Amino acid sequence: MPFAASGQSTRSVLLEDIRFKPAKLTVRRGTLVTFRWRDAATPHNVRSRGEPRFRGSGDRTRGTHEVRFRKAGTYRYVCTIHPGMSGRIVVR
Ligand SMILES: [Cu+2]
Repeated sequence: MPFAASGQSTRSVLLEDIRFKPAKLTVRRGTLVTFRWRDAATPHNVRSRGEPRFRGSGDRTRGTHEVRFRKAGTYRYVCTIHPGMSGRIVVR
């Protein structure tokens, strides 16, 4: 996915094969991150853990969840349904 040289950009995290892909994503402030459900038969969620926090999602098997990250920091999150399914977004 291209990374814009200027202005706001958009990135994706897939929920696929009971993992977040990529598990670590580094973005600039202002980036819109779209979580995309890809495991049709397996529900997942996105839940913020620790600080700083972001708005999470409910349990679902399809669709998307968008979060715009405006402040720098390391945002950790999990899927509470699947132990070990975790990720982080580093905002610079
Ligand atoms: Cu899950």
